[in-house]
Amino acid sequence: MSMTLQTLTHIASGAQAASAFAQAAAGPEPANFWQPVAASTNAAAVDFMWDFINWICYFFFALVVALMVYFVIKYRHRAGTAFRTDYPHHNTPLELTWSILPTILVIAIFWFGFKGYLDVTTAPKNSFEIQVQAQKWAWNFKYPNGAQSDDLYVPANRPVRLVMRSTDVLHSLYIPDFRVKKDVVPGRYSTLWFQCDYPTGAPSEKGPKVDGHHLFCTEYCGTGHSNMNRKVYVLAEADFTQWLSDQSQWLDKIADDELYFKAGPKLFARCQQCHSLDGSAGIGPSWKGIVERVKAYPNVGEGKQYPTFEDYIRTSILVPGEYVVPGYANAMPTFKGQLNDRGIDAVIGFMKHLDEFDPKTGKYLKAAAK
Ligand code: HEC
Ligand SMILES: [Cu+2]
Repeated sequence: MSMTLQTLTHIASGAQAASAFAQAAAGPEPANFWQPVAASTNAAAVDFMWDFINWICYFFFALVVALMVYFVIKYRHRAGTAFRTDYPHHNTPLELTWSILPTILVIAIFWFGFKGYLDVTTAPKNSFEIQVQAQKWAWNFKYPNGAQSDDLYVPANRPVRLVMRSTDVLHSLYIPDFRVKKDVVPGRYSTLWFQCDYPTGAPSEKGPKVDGHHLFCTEYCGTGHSNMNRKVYVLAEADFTQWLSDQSQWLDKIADDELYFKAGPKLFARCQQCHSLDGSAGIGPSWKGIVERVKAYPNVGEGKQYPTFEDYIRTSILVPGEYVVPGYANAMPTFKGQLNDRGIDAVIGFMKHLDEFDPKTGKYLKAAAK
């Protein structure tokens, strides 16, 4: 955003102006009554525009109400006086004022608004690009090295561009702290960019609690809409590079015989909103007893469409519409490109050893013993 806008913002925010430079180094502009913390480089321009329009509203509300009350009292009908009909019906200076002044204000709003819109629409050339796929009801974030995540991880001090698409219905990606929001439309790409200069750190099982920025889907997209509330974690350059390489290799780093209990529960987290482990039916069938159930299907078995249980599960994950379980809608999204063969192996192993996992949470029960 241009220097003028930022300067104006700080002037507009009055008392905060003095401390603005001190804050710039320490952390983002904190939340106030109207706005959450201003954590991106675009935020100042958006907040300035918001404050500007807000103050215009306060000013004219006060002016109109004050004049109205004043005139109502001053020109009230008094007993014994006749109604006047000789009131003025034209006043050129007054009419010019109330036409020209609002026009200037509206042009100013358009000018700042359009400029801000162009700035948030046009990503800088050196942006770090992340592919976003929205589906009922999850986000999938895919990084240039093949790493994937459910929460969004971004590098600090660098513009980040999201290239977004939807596999099913209309979704909308919204990160209030960054002041960005964009519809994610099936059948076409939409893009978004932001830059955040304040690392939050990544959450870890043992480390201190880390608070990421909220990320929402703001287009009601059905039953699991609220499952699309995720977090954005901003990592310092070196941490981010490390995270990326860990993330792309995590499945390869697990030994084969540990795959089903180390990777299984983690992968199940992506299936959990539709599949249970305790026998209760959800959007999809429960996985309890799935091995026996599937073996009884007419198209699973030697010489049939799916020679083995594993073939059937693999196809169900990659091409869910091939065999739709009776009694259920064809509502399962494909995980093609999201689960590789090793991931699918982990899920299959997980299904075969369900008795070793907590039927509510999917946690590995023997973990403590090991
Ligand atoms: C949005 C809901 C949803 C999500 C998320 C989902 N599924 Fe499904 N799944 C379904 C539905 C609905 C069916 C039944 C219809 C069909 O067979 O396609 C199903 C069926 C299946 C079947 C066949 C089950 C059987 O009993 O024959 C398998 C295997 C499966 N899903 C695996 C997965 C895996 C693995 C994941 C996570 C990586 C997952 N699903 C995530 C909705 C979902
Ligand atoms: Cu959604």
